[in-house]
Amino acid sequence: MHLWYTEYQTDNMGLSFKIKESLFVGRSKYQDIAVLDTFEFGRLLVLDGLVMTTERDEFIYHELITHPALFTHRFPQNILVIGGGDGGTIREIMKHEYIKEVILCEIDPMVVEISKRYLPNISSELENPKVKIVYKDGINFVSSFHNSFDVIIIDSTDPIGPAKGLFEHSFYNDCFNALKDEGILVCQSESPIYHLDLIREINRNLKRLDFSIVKFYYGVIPTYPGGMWSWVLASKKFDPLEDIKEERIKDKRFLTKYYNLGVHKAIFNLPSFFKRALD
Ligand code: SPD
Repeated sequence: MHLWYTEYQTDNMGLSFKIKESLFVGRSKYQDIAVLDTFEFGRLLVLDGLVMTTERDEFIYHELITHPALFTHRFPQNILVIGGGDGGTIREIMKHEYIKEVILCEIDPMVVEISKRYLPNISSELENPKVKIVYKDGINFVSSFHNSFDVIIIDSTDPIGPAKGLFEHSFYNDCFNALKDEGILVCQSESPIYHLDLIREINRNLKRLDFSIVKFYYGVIPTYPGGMWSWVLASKKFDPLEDIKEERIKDKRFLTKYYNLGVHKAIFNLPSFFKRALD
């Protein structure tokens, strides 16, 4: 007998994984949580029936949500991550040399607990003494800060239920205020294949604020809807193409599996359909 898990990405399209073993299935105060061991993609974290991350392709998402911003900022020291309780984004941030403190604001303690237990390679830096974990709603949390962070990363779930507010103008406004003068905000912004309307809305919401640069970028993630994913970088001062110090990226003292200088330059050059959607 074969066990399969399917994420229904739309009403007419699903992505199925053949399951070796179901490691955890439960419910927290906020959501259904499962960790499934799959034949093709290793362990899979599923929240409310949606794939959040897999051992095999997580590096693409976590490197791309982190390094473009941390190499665009000149001296990133204080970072806030909202969501991202699996720890993949934190693992990538902690590779950077200047980091003083990272606050991880995750609403659901069970995501952190389950990731530590079943996804050790992804959650490996969650115990780092420079990482402070707070279990709060990111929307309220960010509104209590002013001029405090160099980089804010929104590693959210999809815009359904409590995460919906993480895609709205008022939240972005609070992030803008919580950033320092050279601050950068990065948000995961869903699939250009399926969610162009949402991407347009995010673009409008961010452009109403005083960021001097708002640029979307993209990457290939086989287990996410459409196989193509996007992020948006909104920056108060530095442009991710014009202002990067190429040597810093070329001579970085840590390993990445996806991100490099060529990738950094390529990902901000959008395919035509994506570019047109933003015009
Ligand atoms: N449809 C999947 C969207 C998931 C985005 N967040 C993933 C969190 C991984 N740290």
